[in-house]
Amino acid sequence: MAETTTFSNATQILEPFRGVKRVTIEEYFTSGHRTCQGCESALVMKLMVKASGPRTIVLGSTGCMYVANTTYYTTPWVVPWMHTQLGSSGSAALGTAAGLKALMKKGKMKTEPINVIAFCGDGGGADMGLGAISATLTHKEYNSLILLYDNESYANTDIQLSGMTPYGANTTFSPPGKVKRLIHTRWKKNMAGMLAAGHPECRYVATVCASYAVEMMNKVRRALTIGGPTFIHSLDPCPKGWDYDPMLSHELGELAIETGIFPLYEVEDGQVKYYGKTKAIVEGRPRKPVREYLLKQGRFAHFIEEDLAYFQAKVDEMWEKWEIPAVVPFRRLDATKAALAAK
Ligand SMILES: Cc1ncc(C[n+]2csc(CCOP(=O)(O)OP(=O)(O)O)c2C)c(N)n1
Ligand code: SF4
Ligand SMILES: [Mg+2]
Repeated sequence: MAETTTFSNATQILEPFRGVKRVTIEEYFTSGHRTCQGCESALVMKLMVKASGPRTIVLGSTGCMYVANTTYYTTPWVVPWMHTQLGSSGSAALGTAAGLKALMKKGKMKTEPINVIAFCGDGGGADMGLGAISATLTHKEYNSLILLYDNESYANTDIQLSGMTPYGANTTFSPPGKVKRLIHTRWKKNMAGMLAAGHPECRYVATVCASYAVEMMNKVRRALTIGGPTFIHSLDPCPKGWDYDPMLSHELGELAIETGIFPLYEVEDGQVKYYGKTKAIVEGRPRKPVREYLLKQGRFAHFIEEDLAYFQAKVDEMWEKWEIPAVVPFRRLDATKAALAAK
């Protein structure tokens, strides 16, 4: 019988990269994929696994990052990789982390910290798999990172709208018409804020954008170092679904942050820390008007001034009315504020 090993809930200690020149040269997501030109989600995969290093298992739910990365018996993944069902990134992360722990405990595997990362799209993660992600974030004894790559549609099946599609966007489920200009009139879910606020055992939740690559990799490294179940939400410009020239991917990522539509922050042990241009906005830098971001994308080409004004007002509200700006939408009643101040 194999000797049992004392198991600790150890994680890898991954120090942050101190600048782009210190980033390791090895790649674990290489050639062999068929994503569109300018696909930011493919860049996210590459940076995510570069940050985590070779002792990593990647699990991925159905979507562009599954299909385009594993067609015709080719794959860009250098590390072990497994496909999981569309709504199952949470279950796959938890099951794999638990399986590794059990094998190590029984002495069937060398005891060592192995990173478990499960990615999901916005359709698979924010809609279909939300329950499983939520369950995983309550299991503090298992180390895993769930990374949501958000291209704001069910892209792989031809750009259907998801709960993360922005207000008013043209998708195959919401084409603007002559009678009704806006078919999709729901506001996007606040995934990172929701998961951070609702999962007290989850020690790390962050938002990232690959336009800020070193910051993004360092948040992945922080999540894996902290351990337990962790969650990162990445906003990924998608030339096909958002309808723009592929060379604009990087710029659109920057504009999402500069307009305040997508804030960059982390919540570590309940403390909110803003990053980069989001931090500058919190400190008083003016936000760029949302029209500078929206009108560069064909999916908003049907917008008229009224739609732009509504969108702007909703983003202003995130920054001016929310108790923790752009993170948590709760507002205290004036009477409650006064009562607290009087204490
Ligand atoms: C249970 C189930 N329903 C539907 C599908 C078909 N399907 C495959 S990929 C996909 C889109 C997934 O969207 P998202 O998670 O946002 O990833 P993306 O394609 O945008 O990268 C759908 C609906 C499926 N594979 N499984
Ligand atoms: S449709 Fe969008 S997410 Fe999918 S491969 Fe193309 S650019 Fe990437
Ligand atoms: Mg998607």
